[in-house]
Amino acid sequence: MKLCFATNNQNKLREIQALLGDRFELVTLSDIGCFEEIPEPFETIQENAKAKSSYVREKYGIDCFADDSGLVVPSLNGEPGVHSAYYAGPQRSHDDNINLLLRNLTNETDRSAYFLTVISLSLGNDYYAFEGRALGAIIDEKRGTGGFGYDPVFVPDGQDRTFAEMTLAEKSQISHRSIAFAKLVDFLDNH
Ligand code: ITT
Repeated sequence: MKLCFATNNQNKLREIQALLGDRFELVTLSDIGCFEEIPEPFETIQENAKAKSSYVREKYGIDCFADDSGLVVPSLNGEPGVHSAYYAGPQRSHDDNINLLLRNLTNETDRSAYFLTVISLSLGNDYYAFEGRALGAIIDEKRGTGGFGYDPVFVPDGQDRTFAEMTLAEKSQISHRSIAFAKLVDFLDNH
């Protein structure tokens, strides 16, 4: 089955490809000639995930899934959440985002957080969504060089290393993305 994965994020692509096996023929946005930025105009991760896969399905006529993810920190009223990619402002780096997060959590005793992934699937005229969460906490300094985004400051529950201190395979055993993706694969296998 041929499916497009609607992302410009090479880290996500790498994580999903490692999980995929040879069940599906995965094509990327550049493979289908989509080079424009796909609008993500909404204030929830769920709605932006839907916007991405629906856009590709409607404009390019190919079945498609998309991943919209974010880090949710309850003591910061859910921020960075849907603003995770640009928390410190447009054009800012992952490092800037992490530094702002650590500043905003200074003196905060509740450092619990979770990553949320919503995978949206647009199949013909039908739409489905699959969610995954990884619960954990934000530590007060960066540790590790693997992963991407907020991984260096996120320690999943039951672990003593950050996602950035794990290999891709270790992160993938427990990550929000792999939980959501397993639901997608299960659905497609039975569809
Ligand atoms: P798309 O092309 O797929 O939209 P994106 O980088 O814009 O890629 P999102 O809006 O879904 O992706 O992700 C928002 C941000 O959340 C992302 O830039 C990271 O900072 C953070 N993030 C998402 N998944 C993460 C993960 O597994 N580990 C650490 N940070 C993550």
